[in-house]
Order: sequence, then C-alpha cells, then structure tokens
Amino acid sequence: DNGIKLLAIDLGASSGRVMLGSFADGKVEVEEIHRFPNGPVEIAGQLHWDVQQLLQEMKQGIAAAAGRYGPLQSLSVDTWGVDYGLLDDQGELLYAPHHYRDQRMEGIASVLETALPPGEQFKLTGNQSSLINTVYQLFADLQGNPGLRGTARQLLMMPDLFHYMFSGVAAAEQTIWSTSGLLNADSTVPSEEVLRRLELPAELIPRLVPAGTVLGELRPALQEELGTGPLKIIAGASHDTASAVASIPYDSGSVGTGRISGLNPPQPAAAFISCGTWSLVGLETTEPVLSDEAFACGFTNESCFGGTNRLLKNITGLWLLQETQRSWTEAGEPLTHQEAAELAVNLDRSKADIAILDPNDPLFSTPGDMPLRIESYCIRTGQPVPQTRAEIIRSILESLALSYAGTIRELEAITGRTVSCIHMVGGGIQNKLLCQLTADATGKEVIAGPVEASAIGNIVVQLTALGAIQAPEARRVVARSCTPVRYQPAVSNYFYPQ
Ligand code: LFR
Repeated sequence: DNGIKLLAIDLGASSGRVMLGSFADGKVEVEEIHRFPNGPVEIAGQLHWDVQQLLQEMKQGIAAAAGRYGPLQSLSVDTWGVDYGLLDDQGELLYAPHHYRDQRMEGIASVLETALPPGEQFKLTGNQSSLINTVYQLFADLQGNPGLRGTARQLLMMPDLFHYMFSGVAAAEQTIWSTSGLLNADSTVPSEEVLRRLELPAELIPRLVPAGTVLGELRPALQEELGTGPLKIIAGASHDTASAVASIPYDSGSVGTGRISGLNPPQPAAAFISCGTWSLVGLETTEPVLSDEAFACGFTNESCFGGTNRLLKNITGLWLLQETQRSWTEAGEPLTHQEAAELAVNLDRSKADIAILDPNDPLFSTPGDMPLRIESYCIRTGQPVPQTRAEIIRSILESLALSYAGTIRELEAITGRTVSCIHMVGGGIQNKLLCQLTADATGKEVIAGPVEASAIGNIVVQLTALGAIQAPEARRVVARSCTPVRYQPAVSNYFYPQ
C-alpha cells in the first residue's frame, strides 16, 4: 500500500510553501514541493497580502505535486493569525487584504479601547488586546471606510479565504478565528457583546467549523487546470500556531485545567515554544485561563486542534534576527542563518556586556533597519551598544531566551503547575544556540522537534479529517516520525538568575 498523499500549504512571514505529506506505516513524511516569497506588498502607503500572486504560486505547487505523485487526497492551508479578506455579495474580494504589520490601527486604538477596554476584551474573548488583532483591524477599516458596511458581506480569515477560492465553500475555522478577538473565550461562537459594543456587523462572520472539517472538493475547473483529480479541501488547524502545537509529541497528561487547584497537586506540565518569526510560549489547558493575573502578565487564550485551549504569550521572535539579516543583505553584506549561529556560539561566554532587549518593545515591531533600532534601544536603556555582528546576534538570542524564561515562570505562577520540560518546535529550533540558551535560561530540559511543525501539524489534522487516524493518535504519529533533539540546562550558570 502506498499510503496517503496530501498537501499542506504553509504561508509564513518570509515564504510560503507547498508541502507534500505522505502517510504510510503509521508515520508521516514531509517534502517541500514549491517555495515562494510571501512578504507584504506596499500599496499607497499601506501593507497588503499579494493574494493573486500567492494563489498562482499555490496552483503551481499543486500542479507540480499532482504531476509528480499522482492522485492526492486533500489539501489544507495554514497561515499566521488575525488577517482577513472581505467579500462582497458576489463573493468577490473587495480589496487586497491588509497585512497586520500595516499601521492603520494606531490612530483608532484608543477609540476602540474606550468602548471596550483591554481587560474586558480579555474576559469576554480570552484574547489579549493587541493592535494587530482582527477586531482592531476591522474596527479601523470600518471607521476609515464606512461604505464597507454596505458592501462587505463576509469576512474570511486568510486560510478561510484560500479554502473558499479552492472549494467555493465559505466557513470560519475555529483555530484561526480564535486569534480574532471576536469570539467568546471558548472560541465556539462570536462574542455578541464585543460585536454590540463596537458596532461590528455580526453577519460578516460565516458558520464556525472545528479544525479538521472537510469543506468540499477542489473546484472542477481547478482540478482540470492543475491535473489533480478530486481533491478534498480541508479546514485544518489553519492557524499556523495551532498546527505547530498539534505536532508536539507530548502525551495528553500534559494538558491540565489551567486552574490552580488547592487539593490535588496538579500534574507537572510540558510547556511549548513555537519558534518562528514569533515565539509563542505557553501551555495547553482544558479551559481558557481568564484570571486577572493572566491578563496582567499579557497572556492570551487561543484554540487548539481537538478543542483544548492554548494559554500563551506572543513574544517577538526570530523576526529580530530576520530583519537584522535583511538590513545586512540590503547593505550588500548578507549573513546566512548558519553563519549567524556559529558566529554567536564562538563569542566569549562571559556575558557581562551583553545588552538585553525587550523583544516586544514597539520599536521592533515594524519592518526596518533593525541593527540601528537595536542601537537606539541600547542607548535609551543605558546599555552597551553591540559592536560586532556576533554581538548583535548574541544580544538578540540571549534576550529571547531570557524572555522565554520569564514567561515560563509566569505560566507556573498562573496555573500552579510546575513546568517539567519545554518542547520547542518550528523553524527557529534550527538555531541550536537559541535552544541551548533557552535550556540554560529556564533551567529546564528542552526537547526540540519537529522543525516542520506547522506543516506536520497541518498534515496530521488532515489525516484525522480523512478518517485515516483518530484525533488522539495524531501526536503519536508525530512521535514515531521525528526524533527530537534534547538540550540539558548548563550546570554552572553564572548569567541567568534561577
Ligand atoms: C505566528 C502567529 C502567531 C500570531 C501571529 C500574528 O505565525 O500566527 O500565533 O499571534 O502570527 O498573527
């Protein structure tokens, strides 16, 4: 038996990829079929998604996979959270969807927050308020262009939009919608209170479906154009972070209620860090955690495959390094990831002079000359300005590790659970120094893998939708398929306070 072949399309911050997933003998394998750029496009001073170009690239990848491997069973797209497109009454896109790093929300945030303060947003939706959230973007769009109230009929989150373009079926997949700030804290229905308070049209939200729902088939015209045969379009865990967390090979004993229980000591928990452009640091819990403490520490609650909750904090991640490298490349002196890691490892480990950055400082959140911004951050905070490339990289990585450690301590305090180990997944774990520094800074074992977390999570969720495996098997399939790399915390640790 040749097993099952399907496609996972993962649209990330720097590139999009069409990946072939193969399932045979209880294991999954992933192969990259087609990779293409996915940066924001500036149009008249605002940042947008290049939807048509992306569709074209995805089609190219699908056709290539079908040509090479024959019949494919299904396809599912995952992307980062919060972004969306608006459709008119003909089902046409009204305009190129905005990219969340666009800055049009800044002017209206205070108006929104007067009507619905961040603390209330958190209690109602479980989401930490953030200018990038769908709720802020939509509010800004409707304020800036009131005519949209007459023309917009449906709001599709980006994976929903691509699934709609492929299948003709519009639905709201739960994990991606759980990043919107528009759903109840359990992510099963829109929050009527939020919609009412902000005067947002409830009709825009399509029917919600859980991760792992077969929406329909690839439209016949596309089947013909791409030579695929009947291919199922699946709403998977279409938020890339939900897919990444679905790929973590821990057992279900790690999922606790998230409530501090005075009676039975709660089970130790495995925490996760999904490492990419963002670092998502958290714990999986059975219910949303809506305590004042969770709010005050900046945690958010999102939905996982299988209906569990993800209590996590968004920390600006390898974005800092990516933008730094982009600046160097533009200056004609590119540095590869590999070189970057090696350079930094070779630095003297006496860390007294390393500047520590707050990765979430607003200074770092938009595209720009990162080395220059790091310099001004250090001057502002009275720290030594890193002088060499190695020092800049080291400063970024140490800062990330320190903020992970602080977040893990907060998670322990908020849930009353001891974090026993940390699963790191995603492209960022190829940076071995970051993994080791994370073990050192937290004092916990780091279990790193899989690297292709979003793609593998996307694939195993599709397998459940196809009925090839049961949901609880998904993580065991990943565990059989990938061998993680373990990092022990350094024994003598003079830099990180434990
Ligand atoms: C990671 C991610 C995060 C989300 C951020 C913005 O790629 O999806 O989970 O908070 O991007 O959408």
